[in-house]
Amino acid sequence: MSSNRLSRCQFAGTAACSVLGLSADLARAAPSEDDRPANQTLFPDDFLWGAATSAYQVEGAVNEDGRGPSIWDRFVHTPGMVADGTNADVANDHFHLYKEDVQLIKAVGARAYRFSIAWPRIFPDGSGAPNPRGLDFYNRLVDELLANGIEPFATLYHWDLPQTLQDRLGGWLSRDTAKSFADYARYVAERLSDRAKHFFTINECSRLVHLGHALGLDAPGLRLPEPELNQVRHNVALGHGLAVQSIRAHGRAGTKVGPAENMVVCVPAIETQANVSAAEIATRDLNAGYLTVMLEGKYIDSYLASAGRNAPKYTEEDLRIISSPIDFVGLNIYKPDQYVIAADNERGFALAPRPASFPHMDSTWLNIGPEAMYWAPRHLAKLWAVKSIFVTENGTSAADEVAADGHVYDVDRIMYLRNYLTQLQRATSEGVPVLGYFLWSLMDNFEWSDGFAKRFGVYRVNFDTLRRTPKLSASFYRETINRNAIA
Ligand code: PNW
Repeated sequence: MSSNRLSRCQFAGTAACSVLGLSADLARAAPSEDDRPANQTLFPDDFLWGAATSAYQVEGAVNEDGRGPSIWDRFVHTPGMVADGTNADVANDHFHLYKEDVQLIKAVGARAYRFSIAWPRIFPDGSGAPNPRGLDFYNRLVDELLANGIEPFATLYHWDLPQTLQDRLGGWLSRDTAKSFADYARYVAERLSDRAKHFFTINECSRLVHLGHALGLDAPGLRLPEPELNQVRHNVALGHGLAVQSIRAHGRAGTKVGPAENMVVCVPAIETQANVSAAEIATRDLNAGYLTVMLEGKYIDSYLASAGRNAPKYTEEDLRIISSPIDFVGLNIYKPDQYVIAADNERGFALAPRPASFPHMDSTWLNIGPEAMYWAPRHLAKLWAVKSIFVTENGTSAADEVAADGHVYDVDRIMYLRNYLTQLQRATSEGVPVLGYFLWSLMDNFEWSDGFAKRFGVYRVNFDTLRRTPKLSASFYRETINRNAIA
């Protein structure tokens, strides 16, 4: 029996239990321990169940305690950039409601919380003078988590670059931004690593480069030409490496660090050995600017060949920094791309074009492919012998509705989670070293350029009253954690 099994009534009579009034109802409909199928397959005994958010998406309080502006503040206040015309000035007001939110995490039985730290709270100008009051918020949050038996996992950069670095240096186009990132990482490690033992450097290098600097759909809203784009990609990877070194040098003993990347997840269209090999080659090639260089310490030939004279400028020392040893790899896993073998193609793989009928969730980009959850970690273990993996994000948007009885029956989210977790269980049962899973997201929040129109939470947030209420998926997650097996 799993060590993290919690009794169903653990929170009876506590604030958390009143938050979970819904689940108290729903628990009655759930099977009791005795009804569980005897052969239900368990996750590993010490598997770490968690929930995730990010600073800009939940905190609000954008002008409090000395916080400086970030590129996302500027972006969302630029007319036309956010689909529903909203902004994140208040968002979930997590900055003030964090104690209540810690109880939400506790109420589902999660043992870990992945949050991000807002760089412009700590260095309002990006570099130079730190703002200790900015760090105090994270001191309070970390203390509250620990007091409730929840392990803090801190992400240093979830896209909210201090605006001054964009204005002064051109943001990630400059190596100096990567250096300032390392200084910020040091400041945080020195002050939080006595209590927070796990740090992620950069959330999704690939998305921040692509959507922020190629497509102009995320902050800072740029559409850079190829040579500059490749330089941004390199500088972001360099920032990751410098931050790894900073955390190693200045964190307390036992501090662990790694990236949280949304790798291109290449799955074999059908699971033949030939297609599996094609998917492996594709994985290494298509993640060349991020995970491949972090784990191999070089830009592979196919990457340099396709970049040609637009390749970034870099030194051998840069590559050593980028590939600084890490303690784990974090993977944000949402959707797969299907690959097949292509004998007439010298790269050895071909993307299977996705038919218009391919199903997706409420976000149109979120194609449904539970097997992504099996193949992504398996590729890491096979290609690069990665020994510790966390799923740092997985979850889905859904067109949630409040039913006449006041509940949100988000059965599509449950369907999605159940199928992805089944594939995760397939991976762990084969010995793929996935140590934990962070559900995205704890609660509905500001979904970037979709504003509040796309809801990813297992708790519903009413953005007028800021009231949080559990959806049916919160009960599903709680029951899954409780059993250490899919509910
Ligand atoms: C992630 N894709 O973004 C981010 O880390 C979160 O901040 C965000 O809220 C969440 O996923 C949901 O969107 C992604 O197209 C967005 O594969 C798109 C993709 C992946 C990740």
